Amino acid sequence: MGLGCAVSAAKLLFPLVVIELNRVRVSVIIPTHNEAQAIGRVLADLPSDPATEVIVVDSNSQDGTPEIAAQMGARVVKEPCRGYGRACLTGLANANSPDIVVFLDGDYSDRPSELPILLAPILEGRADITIGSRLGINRNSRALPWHAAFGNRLAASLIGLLYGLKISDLGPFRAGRADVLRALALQEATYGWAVEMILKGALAGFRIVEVPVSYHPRIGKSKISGTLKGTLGAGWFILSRIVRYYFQRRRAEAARPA
Ligand SMILES: Nc1nc2c(ncn2[C@@H]2O[C@H](COP(=O)(O)OP(=O)(O)OP(=O)(O)O)[C@@H](O)[C@H]2O)c(=O)[nH]1
Ligand SMILES: [Mg+2]
Repeated sequence: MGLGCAVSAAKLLFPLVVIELNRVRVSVIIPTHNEAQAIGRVLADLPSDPATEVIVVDSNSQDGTPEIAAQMGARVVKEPCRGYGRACLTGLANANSPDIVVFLDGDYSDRPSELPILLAPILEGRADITIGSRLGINRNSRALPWHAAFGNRLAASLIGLLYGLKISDLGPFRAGRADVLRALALQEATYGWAVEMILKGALAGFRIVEVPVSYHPRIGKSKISGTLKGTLGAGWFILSRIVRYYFQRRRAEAARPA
């Protein structure tokens, strides 16, 4: 991590204000790769208010996903290079002057109708970033397999230990103030995306608030958690980033003149 990007929360140009719901611009970013069976339901369930714009970032789908998304009114951005984080970064770069950016998967595992749950703490001025936790009391064990639940809990515990942030999950359905996300200079193009904004946000002193969301068996074929390559890759990237960013910060602090 370029530690210069770990801008102190206090240095942000915009002090925390309660954002008025009727004026807030919310950009929803949905990465997709062959989600033709699901994307229609995701878009149909997404509340048009307060979602100001919906950007589907598609990587080489061969099943008509981008066409369906465009027909349903989403802006489709093509990202030919694979990578979950890369798709999210491309969406962020293409968002049109948002106040808040939301990330949502295109497989209908998360319920887009729960968007207000994620937005509320930010709109009320209580949070800079919100993460939807799938591991609350209503955990659906068919939707999140045991190895994914275990891995997420382990990573969250490690984050609690090293970064002092109490979270239970690294859920993909999440939201952040656009100015905060810009300040974090996110760059993880693959599985590291799941932790980068949490780790950098915690180091920079931003308020990360977890909210409970429901989680359901995906429609269509898994690209990440349901594959061996995805599981191993995500496990490695997530754990290594947690350790790497922690020690980078420690080294930077040690090198600072007293
Ligand atoms: N643009 C883009 N989207 C991707 C890529 N890989 C995965 N996605 C999308 O990212 C979202 C998350 O992928 P999933 O396959 O659901 O991964 P997961 O949630 O870990 O695993 P599941 O248990 O199968 O749901 C889905 O909307 C995918 O279509 C990619 O390389 N590029
Ligand atoms: Mg999924």
